[in-house]
Amino acid sequence: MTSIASIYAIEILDSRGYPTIQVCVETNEGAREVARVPSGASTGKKEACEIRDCDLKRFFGKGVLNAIHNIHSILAPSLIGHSVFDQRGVDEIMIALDRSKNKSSIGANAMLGISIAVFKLALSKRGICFDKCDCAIRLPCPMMNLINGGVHADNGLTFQEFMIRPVGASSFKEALRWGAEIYQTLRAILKRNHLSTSVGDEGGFAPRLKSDQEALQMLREAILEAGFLPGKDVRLGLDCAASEFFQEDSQDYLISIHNKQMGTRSSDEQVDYLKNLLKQYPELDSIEDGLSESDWDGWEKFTKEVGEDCQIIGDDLFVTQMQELNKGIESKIANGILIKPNQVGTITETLDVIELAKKCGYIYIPSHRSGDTEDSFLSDFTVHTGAGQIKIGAPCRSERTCKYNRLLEIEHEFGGRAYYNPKVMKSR
Ligand code: 2PG
Ligand code: MG
Repeated sequence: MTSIASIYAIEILDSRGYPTIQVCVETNEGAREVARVPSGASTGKKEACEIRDCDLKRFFGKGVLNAIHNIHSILAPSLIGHSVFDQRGVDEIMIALDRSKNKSSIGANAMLGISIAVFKLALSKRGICFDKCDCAIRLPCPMMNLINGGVHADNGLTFQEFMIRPVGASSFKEALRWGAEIYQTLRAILKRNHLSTSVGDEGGFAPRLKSDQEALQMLREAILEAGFLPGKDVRLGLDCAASEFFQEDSQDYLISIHNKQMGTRSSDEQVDYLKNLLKQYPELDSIEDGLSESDWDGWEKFTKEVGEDCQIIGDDLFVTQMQELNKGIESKIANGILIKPNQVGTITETLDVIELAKKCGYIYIPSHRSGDTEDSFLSDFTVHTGAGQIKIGAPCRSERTCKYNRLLEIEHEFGGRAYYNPKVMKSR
C-alpha cells in the first residue's frame, strides 16, 4: 500500500506577497508532492475559515505559523500510515479533528494543503483519469480576465473581472494563443489611448476607465483588432463580485467610479442594468456574482429572466458548499457554480459539490484565487473533473501562466485523446 510517510509544511509567499502555506507529503515509497494554498480577496461570508496568526509583529498579522503548527502537531500524526488513494478517508480524518462548522479550529488553509498534496500523489501514480487510463480527456475553455477592477485593482472600476472566452477555437492551444494575442492587442490599444498598462492582482490590465461599459467596449475592440469575431470566436464574461459593493443596511448597490460615489442601484435596478449589458453586448453570455450573496430575491429574478441566455455563476453565493448549492437548486437560483477548493477546505468536499452540480445540470467552473501561487494543481484537477471551463486569470504572471502552461502540457501528452469542445448558450 502506498501510504503517507511524512507531512511537512513551511510558510511561503503568495502572488500578492502575503504568507501562505506550502505542504509536502511524502509516501513510504519515496514519492513526494508539494501543494501551495491560494487565498482570495473578495471572499464570500460563508467560506471555510483560513487561519491567520493575527500577530501584528509579522506580516501585518497575516502570518500562517499557527496553521502550520496545526499541520505538524494535529493533522500529521493522525494521517501518517494512511493510504494516499483514500482521499475521502484522509479528508474525513481532518474534518473530524477540526470539529468546527467552518474549519476555524485547525484552518481550511492547513487542511487544503494536505488534501491537495494527497490528491496529487494519487494523480501522479494513477494518471489524470484515475483508473481509466485510455479515456478521452476534455480541455477546458479558459475564462481569461483581461481587465481587473473591484478589489483586485486600484483603478476604481466597480466590477471585478472582465473576461474573454475563446469558444470558437479548435483546441486549447489555439484558444490560449487567441487569448494571448487579444491580451497583447489590448495592451497596444491602451497605450494608444494613453491609458495605463500596469496590471491588477490577476494579471489583467487595470486602466482608469470611465465605466464598466467602457471596459467591455475595450474588450470588444481588442477582439476585433486581433482579427477575431466577438460572439462567434470569442465571448465575454463578467465577475461583478457584487457582494463587495452591496450595502447591507440600505440593501442598495453602491456605484463608484475612480473611487468616487456615483449613486446607488436597487436590486431591481441592478438586474435591469445587467440585462441591458446583455442586450448591448450580445457576445456577453456569462455573469458571475451579478448580485450580492445577501440578495437572493435579486438572484431569483435575474435567473428567471435571463437564465436561458446566460451563464449565471454563483461564487460568493455558493462558496463551493453543498448546503448553499442545494439551497440554490431548490430556489432555482443561478445555473452554474464557481469551484474553489479553498472555499470549502478539502478535495473530497469539492468533488462532492461538483457531483451535485453535475447531477442537477449546473455548469461548474474550477477557479484560481486572486492571491495564488506557482502551483498548477488546478489544471490537473479541472481536467480530472471534465469541467468545460476554467478561470485562471490573464495569460500573464507566472502564478497564472503556470496553470495555462500545464494545460498545454496535458493537451500535448494526451494527443488525439484530448478534445476541446466548449458548450455555449444556444440562444445567443
Ligand atoms: C473571484 C476570485 C477569483 P478572489 O471572485 O472569483 O477570480 O477572486 O480570489 O479575490 O475571491
Ligand atoms: Mg468571483
